Amino acid sequence: MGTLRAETVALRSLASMTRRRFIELGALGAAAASLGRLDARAAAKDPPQADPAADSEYLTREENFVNVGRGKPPPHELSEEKRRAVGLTHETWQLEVLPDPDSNAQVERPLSKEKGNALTWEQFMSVAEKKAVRFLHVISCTNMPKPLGMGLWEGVPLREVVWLTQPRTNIRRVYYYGYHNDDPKQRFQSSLPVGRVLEEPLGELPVVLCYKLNGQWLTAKRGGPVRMIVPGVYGNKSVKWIQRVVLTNDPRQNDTYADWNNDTDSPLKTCASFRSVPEKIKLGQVVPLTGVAQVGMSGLSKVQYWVAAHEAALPADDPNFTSADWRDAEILPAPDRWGGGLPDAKLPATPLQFDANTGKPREWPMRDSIAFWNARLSGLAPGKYDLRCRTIDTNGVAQPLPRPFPKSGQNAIQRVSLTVEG
Ligand SMILES: Nc1nc2c(c(=O)[nH]1)N[C@H]1C(S)=C(S)[C@@H](COP(=O)(O)O)O[C@H]1N2
Ligand SMILES: [Mo]
Repeated sequence: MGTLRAETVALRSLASMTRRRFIELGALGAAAASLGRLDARAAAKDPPQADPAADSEYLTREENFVNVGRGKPPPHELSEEKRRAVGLTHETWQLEVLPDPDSNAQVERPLSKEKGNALTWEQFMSVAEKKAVRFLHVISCTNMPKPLGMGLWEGVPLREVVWLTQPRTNIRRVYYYGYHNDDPKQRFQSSLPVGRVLEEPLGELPVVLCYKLNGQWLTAKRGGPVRMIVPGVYGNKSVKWIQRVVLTNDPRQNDTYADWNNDTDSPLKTCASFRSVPEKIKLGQVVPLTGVAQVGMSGLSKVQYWVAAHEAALPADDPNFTSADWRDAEILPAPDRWGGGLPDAKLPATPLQFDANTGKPREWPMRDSIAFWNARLSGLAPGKYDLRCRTIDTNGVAQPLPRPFPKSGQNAIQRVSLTVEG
């Protein structure tokens, strides 16, 4: 956490997005520790609605994404003029793809600013005309308890650009870098095995150089003109403000996030959180619970909730509450309207996970994305309660297992409280 001390992380949870609430916290640590509670509180100020899911949009509007992007100043806060000068506008952006000078990687035709042949926006767009793909994918931070946003991303598979350089041999890894105020200390970088870039496992999505979110040009805040989107893993691999790709024979990762004690190779975990829970209700009132589940590598089969009296003793020797009285919540089906500011809330040409004939997702819940869930509580006696939620993955494993360690992605069981007034 120490490495994040200087950052300001603006947090806006999925729960409060549609309510335009905004929580700003100075440190990621504080955020991780308290987001769940703050969030439930914020949501609780609104009266319970007849159907709390009705006003919710599946895709997150650009302005509602929780932002995690470092720099002094962060590149999106630079003036338009300065961004033009440093290659962060469409007119001035260029991408270099180079062999690592510290390794023996062999590349026939590097794309470099020095040689005057770095890829321009215009050239990039002509590759996009033939090769662009779209897919839905959630962005989650390793160290934060809820998704930062759910997007429809459009981009060019990174391999298309790698192949332009005619790579030959001694290439085992791909490093990539964004713009960071020309200050090496501010660099935020990540890397992938070259195999992950050139091919994906069955059912997996390609790594892309992304230039659109929800059908609109990627904003500076989201990492525009171009950011990486690396499917299947946490946000730290999806470096923003991309300007350089380096092909290396060094098989080790060089990720900034790994230096900060994170398990950066971790695939997304399956886990649930609350979106809105009223803080207080009157005796006899039905309690609508809404939440979101992140669908990680092991898929999602159930979301469950557990209501416990606040004073009740917790089961001994059962830190994950496996023996508690968990009840099934309802996982909502794929939406008809996708939201996110898409015109008419309709998706543009078929995302990779969709069937072109039906225009619907081939499976639901969909991996690497989210699913909303609902439950209704009734018949609670006056008193104070603790509510918890968890997922069961498609292997039948309950959250936070099988991967409970927080540095590979936060998936602790969330707790909120509820008072029933007599
Ligand atoms: N250049 C750059 N890219 C970055 C980061 C950063 O600090 N600098 N943060 C990463 C991390 S840790 C996360 S979780 C995601 C967040 O993406 P978002 O701000 O679009 O939600 O961006 C990633 N890309
Ligand atoms: Mo992150």
